[in-house]
Amino acid sequence: MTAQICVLGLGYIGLPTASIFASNGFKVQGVDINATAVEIINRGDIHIEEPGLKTVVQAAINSGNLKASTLPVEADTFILAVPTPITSDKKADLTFVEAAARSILPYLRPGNLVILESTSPPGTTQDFLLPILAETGLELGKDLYVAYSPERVLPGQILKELIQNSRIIGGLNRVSAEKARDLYASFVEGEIFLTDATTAEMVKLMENTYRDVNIALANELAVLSGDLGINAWEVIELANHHPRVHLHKPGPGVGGHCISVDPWFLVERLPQDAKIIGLARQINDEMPHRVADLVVRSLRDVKDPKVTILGVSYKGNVDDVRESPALEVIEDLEKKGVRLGIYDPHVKHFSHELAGLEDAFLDSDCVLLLTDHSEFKYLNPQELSKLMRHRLVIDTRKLLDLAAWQQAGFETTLLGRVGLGRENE
Ligand code: SAJ
Repeated sequence: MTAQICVLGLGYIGLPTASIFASNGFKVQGVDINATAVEIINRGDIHIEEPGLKTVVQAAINSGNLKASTLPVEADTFILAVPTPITSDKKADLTFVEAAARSILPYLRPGNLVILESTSPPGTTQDFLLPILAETGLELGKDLYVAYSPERVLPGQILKELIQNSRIIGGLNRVSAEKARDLYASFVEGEIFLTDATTAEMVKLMENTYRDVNIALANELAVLSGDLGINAWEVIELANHHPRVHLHKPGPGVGGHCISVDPWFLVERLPQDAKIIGLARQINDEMPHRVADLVVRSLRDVKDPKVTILGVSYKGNVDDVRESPALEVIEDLEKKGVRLGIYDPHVKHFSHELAGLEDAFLDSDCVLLLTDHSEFKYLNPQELSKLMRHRLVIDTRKLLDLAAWQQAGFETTLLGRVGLGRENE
């Protein structure tokens, strides 16, 4: 009989995972509390932007192997791929994990496997998920197998990385881990490593924390370089010729639902000891405010200034605005009374009004590039300058050909070469 999988949460991770299992011959029921998303998926469409995803979902739906619904069904394996956001006081919010786990309780049968994929504080599987699953009365690890297996895929390359990346599986016991391994081995080409659930949770958090701390170092380099009158980008390029150095890139801050969130799960657990982790978060969180202050300083002599914002998603070529530093920059600028023309060709839903390209540039005094969308490289500064009142461009990602913008009459500023002091400091 074909194995049945029920995937809870049809977002950036759950939907690709469900459709890949479906295209590998499993019968998959995708479950989401968002009825609109369920309806869109059932007609073979997608509600999020991710290269190649629509084709895979469409094929999975057409084959009859993938179905979406708002309620779970009986299955052999249940995969929980729901979000774990942070609360306003930087604590892990496990509400969705709890709701998803409780929603499957009536459907769990002896021999089932439950896998948590959501990024979670160390100990979540052991101390939070197991007590909920124990309510079934099934003997955990014997009648009901439980594992934690974090997703590690990069938005923008999810389908490729789901298949090619190695995978960590932490089992409640060995047999749980092995059962989960056998399942993922149906499509994962990378190596699969087995461990215990809490170690697997920590591995996931440390991967993203490693990146956050390194980005903080790059951002600090940008701040220091501005003060010292040197070019951070040149320092990075030259230092990275060292065989054991890999400096990351500075930017307007760290966004997304992973890197800007996950390190807090460690700070929350051990606030006294997670020192460098907490500090890196502070450094990265300050970047959008430094950028907004730079803009305000640059426009000090302009009356009733307007700024064109290029890009609001948290990184290039994705539509995701969660935790995007652009939100903070925009709020700071609005507080200072700056008018905005916001343009993002990838983003459809945003808290602020988005403009077309021309409207965003019309009567503008400054172009501020916040997201490294590829298409911004091909903007025509000559043409755009005609729409503007003043010609100033600030690139926070080193994406634009600033020489071409200069030729079109723009004064150019690159983050990493310019002072980034706070206005009130
Ligand atoms: N960023 C910089 N400088 C850099 C690299 C990134 O400022 O040198 C910024 C980006 O612009 C963005 C943020 O950091 O705002 C995060 O972007 P990212 O591309 O580094 O990572 P995510 O959040 O898209 O995906 C990460 C990945 N983790 C690692 O690379 C260790 C991915 O593999 C994880 O699966 C994902 O988090 C997740 O879901 O946890």
